Amino acid sequence: MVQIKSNHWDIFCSVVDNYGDIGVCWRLAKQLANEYQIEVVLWVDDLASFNTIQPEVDLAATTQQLKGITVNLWREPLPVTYIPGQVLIEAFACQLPAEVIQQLVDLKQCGQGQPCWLNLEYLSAEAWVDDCHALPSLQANGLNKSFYFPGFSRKTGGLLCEADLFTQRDVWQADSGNRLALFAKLGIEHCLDSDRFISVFSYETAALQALCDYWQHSATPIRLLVPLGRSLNSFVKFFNLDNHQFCAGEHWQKGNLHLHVLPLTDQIGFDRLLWSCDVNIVRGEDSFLRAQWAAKPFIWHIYPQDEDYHLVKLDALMQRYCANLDPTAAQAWQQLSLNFNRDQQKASVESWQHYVDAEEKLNKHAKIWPISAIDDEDLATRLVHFVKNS
Ligand code: TRH
Repeated sequence: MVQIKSNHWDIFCSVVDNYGDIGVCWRLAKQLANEYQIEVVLWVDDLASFNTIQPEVDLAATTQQLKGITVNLWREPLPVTYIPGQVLIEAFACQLPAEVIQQLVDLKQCGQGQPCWLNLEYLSAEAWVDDCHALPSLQANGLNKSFYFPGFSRKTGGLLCEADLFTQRDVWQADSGNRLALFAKLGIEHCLDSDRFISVFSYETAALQALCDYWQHSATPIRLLVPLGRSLNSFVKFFNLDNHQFCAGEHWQKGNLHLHVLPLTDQIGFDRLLWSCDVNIVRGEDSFLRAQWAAKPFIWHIYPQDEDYHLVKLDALMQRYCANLDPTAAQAWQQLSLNFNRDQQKASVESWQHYVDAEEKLNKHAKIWPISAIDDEDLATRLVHFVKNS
């Protein structure tokens, strides 16, 4: 008879699009294995997306070991047997394989209980999350599932952040030689520490086109560091690059504005890029959080949702982020964020000017924010406690 394996957690990840789904699951898997010595099995249905942010991923393997984690290909029927463990996480409400559910039902019917089954939800700063986090839900088949909501308050499931991340970041940022060495490694030549470096990992927006028009006249060189992929689409028109096939290492210049095309790296490399830039323009759930952990000002180009619901989520984040911020600086940052997300061209340029005026205050705030946002305990720690107590 199959028995529940203790200290063994399964995470099921279905890649909807881009890299955020696997990005979040991969970070969580690594942290649980590294900091809590949990035996983690990550099931993922799209190894190609995973390989883009973790180049060691073997595209042909149905099972593989990566950084102490077992990575299994999720195909149905499952090519590797699922053995129930202490915890089963379905990420972002993905539909678990029928054979997995059946095993849980069988276990329960034999009186052996069931794994702690959690649906890991999307991150939101909205207040309602407080009341929904950890709610149990009895399924028609008799199994119990709970909703685990990441979030920004003590009543939520917290925010993903490794225990030593801020120390590593501080060490990196204490020596500007680190960022210059990184830029050199990325093929960015003849730059100065005093240039303004802006990483751009956004979706397409007309706001960037207008900002480029403005930035080209900047007194200080502005260097846009843009990883390969859809983030580059926003620059095609400005740099006259229709039908161009971008390659990492390419460099384009117009006036005092530079566009540097970067390779995609693993998550450590991505974090270091964010730590190294003066401003980061980020997008989905994971890069948005990592931009906050970089302790630098950021623009969140939020993943668009039906009926502009993403603007509600953006507003909730802005309210929290600005709660203890000087009102003028808060207004400058909020206007920039809003105009950028509404694809506003002229207004984005105007709010960029206000942003620059408020930059000193925003820089200071960005340094304080991560500690208050974590609010005592990170997501993995809260999750481990939650499982222990459930
Ligand atoms: O890529 P995203 O837009 O992904 C997601 C998904 O689309 C998802 O379906 C949606 O629900 C969600 O957005 C809101 O953005 P995100 O979340 O920022 O994920 C990007 C991941 O890629 C993140 O883990 C960082 C990683 N990354 C690297 O590891 N290396 C890189 O070079 C880059 C540019 C990113």
